[in-house]
Amino acid sequence: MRTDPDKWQSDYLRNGYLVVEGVLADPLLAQLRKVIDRISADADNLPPHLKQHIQFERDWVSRRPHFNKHTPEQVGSAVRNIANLSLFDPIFGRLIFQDRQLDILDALFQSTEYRFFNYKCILKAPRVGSVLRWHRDYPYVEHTTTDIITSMLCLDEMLLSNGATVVLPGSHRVEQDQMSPADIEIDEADLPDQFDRVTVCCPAGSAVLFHANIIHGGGANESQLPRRNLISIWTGPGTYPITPARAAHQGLMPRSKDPARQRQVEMSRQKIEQSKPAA
Ligand SMILES: O=C(O)CCC(=O)C(=O)O
Repeated sequence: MRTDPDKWQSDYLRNGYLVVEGVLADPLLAQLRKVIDRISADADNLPPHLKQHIQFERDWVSRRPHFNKHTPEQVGSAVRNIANLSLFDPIFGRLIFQDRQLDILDALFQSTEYRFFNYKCILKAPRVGSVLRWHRDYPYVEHTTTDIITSMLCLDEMLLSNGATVVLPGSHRVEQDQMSPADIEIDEADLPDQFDRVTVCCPAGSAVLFHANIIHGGGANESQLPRRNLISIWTGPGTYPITPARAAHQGLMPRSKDPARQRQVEMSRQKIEQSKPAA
């Protein structure tokens, strides 16, 4: 990974997103893919306490038939989203402390006092993975400020054909009170027309970080290749949840200088190291 904190920060501020290649080394990438494959291979048979965190493509297609050309039967048991990832395997808990990702977050927040909020894996299965509708993250993340970053670690190369993320650079420059729950699903016809669309194509192992305000989405996976992104959301200093929803490991501050927070990190790491895969 090439380290360039000043450029990372200026690109992020200007465009609302940033791509850094080489964040996941190959052995880690292989391990993460294996664990995601293990969870998604037979998700129908997961125990209920884990299955509740799985969103199947077939359920999404039933509710939103316009965003996939396949029927629920055709998409079979493909998994679309695994929420609360660290409940499934300690590898995801460990990833919260991965230095390369944290180095980038230090630069973008210009602080060490940011927190982990939540975790998911968005999958677009070969041939059947749906369109991801245009949206901003801030309205559903629900915090006191918009100093919030979504960080995607790409387990596969992102290509136009497998449904790479598409961003509207500049759309992150919007006042907090100008956003609403309507921004959680934006129709094509309602997109602001002053922004270009950028398809974020990047190699496997890259990190794509974006501001919670930026409008983004992505096409269906029409290829034979998988497209899996591990996605964590991080909140800046003085930014607090106003939602009652809580996630595993929420509030961890891996780079905090506060001794009480460092103690929380150390004790959490020990617990993660002692835990076993649940699925
Ligand atoms: O997986 C993607 O392409 C984008 C993820 C996304 O839209 C999100 O996390 O809000």
